[in-house]
Amino acid sequence: MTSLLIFLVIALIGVAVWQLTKIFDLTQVGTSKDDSGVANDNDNKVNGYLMFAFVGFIYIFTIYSFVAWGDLILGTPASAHGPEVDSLMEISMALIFFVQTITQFLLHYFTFKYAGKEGQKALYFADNHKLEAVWTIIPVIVLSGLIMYGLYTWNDIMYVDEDEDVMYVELYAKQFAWEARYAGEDNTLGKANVRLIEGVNTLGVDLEDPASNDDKAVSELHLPIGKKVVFKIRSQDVLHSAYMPHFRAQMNCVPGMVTQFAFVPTVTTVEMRLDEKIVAKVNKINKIRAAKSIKLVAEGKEALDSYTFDYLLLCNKICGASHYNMQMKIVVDTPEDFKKWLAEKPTVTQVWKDANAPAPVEVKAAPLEVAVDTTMVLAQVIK
Ligand SMILES: [Cu+2]
Repeated sequence: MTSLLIFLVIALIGVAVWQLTKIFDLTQVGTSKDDSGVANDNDNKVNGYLMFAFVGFIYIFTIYSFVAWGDLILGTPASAHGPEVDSLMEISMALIFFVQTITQFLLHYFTFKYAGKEGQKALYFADNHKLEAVWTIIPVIVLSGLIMYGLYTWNDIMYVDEDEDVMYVELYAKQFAWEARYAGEDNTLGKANVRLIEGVNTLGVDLEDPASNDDKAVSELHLPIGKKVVFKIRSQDVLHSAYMPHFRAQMNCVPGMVTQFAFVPTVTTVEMRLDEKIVAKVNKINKIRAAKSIKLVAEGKEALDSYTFDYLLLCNKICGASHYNMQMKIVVDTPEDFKKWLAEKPTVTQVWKDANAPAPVEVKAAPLEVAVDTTMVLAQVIK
């Protein structure tokens, strides 16, 4: 509501300024020597300076962005391929930054320098092969290099050796939550289909499939450090996107098909909580929370809990009203802790059996039956 009001106020101020300019223009009719509507030398000069000022604004705002929001970028990567994604990102950004800094300067400076002057004609030439070659060949070489580097990195990340010792985990997306399923002892995920969703079988696992017997469904994802995890990703309803920013992983979840992403977690949750950048981020968040809590307590409301870092699986595709809150906690454990945690989880078959076990037969209260019988007998006797 507040945003709408702010938007309305800004829009009304805009309209007011526009109307005032029109009134000002009307007061100037007849007084100005040049009211032809064609830009004169003075107009061109003013616009030239404005263009020059604009490039200054771009640079100052860029520097401000780095200072104000520079700490919001993702910190230490927590997967084996993470550094590869980071260097691809850094090289691309550095290149874009370098090229845009120069071209923006040239664009705005030349507009300022060669502002229109009465009696001066612009130099015109139909084509210049040398120039055309320079601004075609240089971008082609740079972009080809960047694309090849990107493709090489992507293929390297996406390649999964079938003979490798990997662990299969299913990620299931639905409006608006995540569920995960471990493949169990046989390391094979049982078949699943949206049509089989019923009661506690929220993943639609085919319970007839022997491979699904030992599968385990969970609502919090645990991963063992150093083990390659192959995620098989499904969606129940619309397009979602499985996004694990700290692991530099993202893959679309498409209804009707299984997509895949694999990575090796390299930093446990406990280790990451001690990471310098994460500690700084957590402190910053808790400072904001503490300030908000003072306000809340003053209003007689409950104070906010302090924040502790956790890895997250988020949805990165706008999939509906509660998309922003579609998340699942990820915990990276030591292999021993992971084993212990998973061993305690029941299999989907067990959960199904427990939920569908026949209810115990109720024993009818004997005195009531006797009472009924007595009434019946009495009724007969009276007859
Ligand atoms: Cu979603």
